[in-house]
Amino acid sequence: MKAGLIAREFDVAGRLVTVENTGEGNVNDTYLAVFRTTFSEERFILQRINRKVFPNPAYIMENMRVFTEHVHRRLEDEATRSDRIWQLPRIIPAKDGQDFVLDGDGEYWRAISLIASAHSYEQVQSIEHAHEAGFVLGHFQRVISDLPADKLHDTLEGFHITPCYLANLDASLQTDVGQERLKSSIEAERCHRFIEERREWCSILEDAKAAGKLNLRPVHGDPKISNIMIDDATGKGTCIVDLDTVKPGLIHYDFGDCLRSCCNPAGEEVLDLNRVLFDTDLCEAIVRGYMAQAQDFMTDADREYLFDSIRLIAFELGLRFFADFIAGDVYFKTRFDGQNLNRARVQLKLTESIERREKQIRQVLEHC
Ligand code: GN1
Ligand code: MG
Repeated sequence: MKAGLIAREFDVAGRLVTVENTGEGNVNDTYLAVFRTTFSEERFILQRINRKVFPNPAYIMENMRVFTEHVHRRLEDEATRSDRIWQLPRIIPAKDGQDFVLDGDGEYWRAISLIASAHSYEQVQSIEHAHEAGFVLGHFQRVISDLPADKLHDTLEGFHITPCYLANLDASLQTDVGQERLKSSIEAERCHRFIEERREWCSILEDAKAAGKLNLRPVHGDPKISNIMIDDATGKGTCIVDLDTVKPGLIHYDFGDCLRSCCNPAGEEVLDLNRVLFDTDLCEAIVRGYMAQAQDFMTDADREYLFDSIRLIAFELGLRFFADFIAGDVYFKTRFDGQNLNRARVQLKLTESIERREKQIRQVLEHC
């Protein structure tokens, strides 16, 4: 259904001016809606939740309520001691009072407030930016560290369980389409070999969880650089957005994802693979920012797995993009043929760079 019609279903003052697709995000469809009255303007994010990915969109909104209420309380408690004004996205209810609008095609739409005077970036801009990314993630994990994980639904089963992604790839490779796609290029076969060589290792975090060394806690799930909002006025982080995957998980998924995203200055979509590398100076800045907040909740066992989490989440995203290429591009949105294969090559090249710099990265982790 048309986004313009849906936008009018939400409880916003004034008349609709525009609704434009932002083109951002690999999963949901995201629009910016603008409403005006004679004296004011309200802009908000309108999103159609991808039901192929999220089987129960209502869970996402319930989690968002629980999460934002908890964090709001924590921010209020700490406001006078804080070095900045932290912001939070707010759910804009529909006119019927619900947290989403269900359209005639059975699609779920939700409206979320914009974060004031702030921007995010697809690639890290500077050492200071990297430090802020780490600080924002550490702050996020700290203020939800006292929210019991069982208060949150599992919005996406299997998310960040690396061996499950490998099993999906194995299944797709059994099909004719899968075999055809695998044999379509040398690059695809190379990615496959790279993944095979890491098959045994890739259950490292899940094994530690099963052994009781690492425990489930609330996590963000997707703290990539483009989800971290930087205040236009101060240059400081002010919020982390995209709360669809806030759910029980390992804090390592977040730590690894933040580092794999922020330490590759070339970004996820770069076509020139020579530009992909893991920058250890950026890594140090992020880890310093993160640890300034994480001291409060980080255990010795958590620390043991920090390096592996960086290597693993880069590898896992490469595996996920590759598995989707082999399956025929059914999960991540693509704009051109082979985009998921290119994305996979970027993340696997980054994994290789992380492996080559293991010693330096471990030193950074020890000293921060
Ligand atoms: C997806 O939809 P978006 O762009 O926020 C994906 C993340 C990946 C990310 C890579 C639910 O996030 O796990 O890290 O792409 N989200 C889901 O850019 O699969
Ligand atoms: Mg996301």
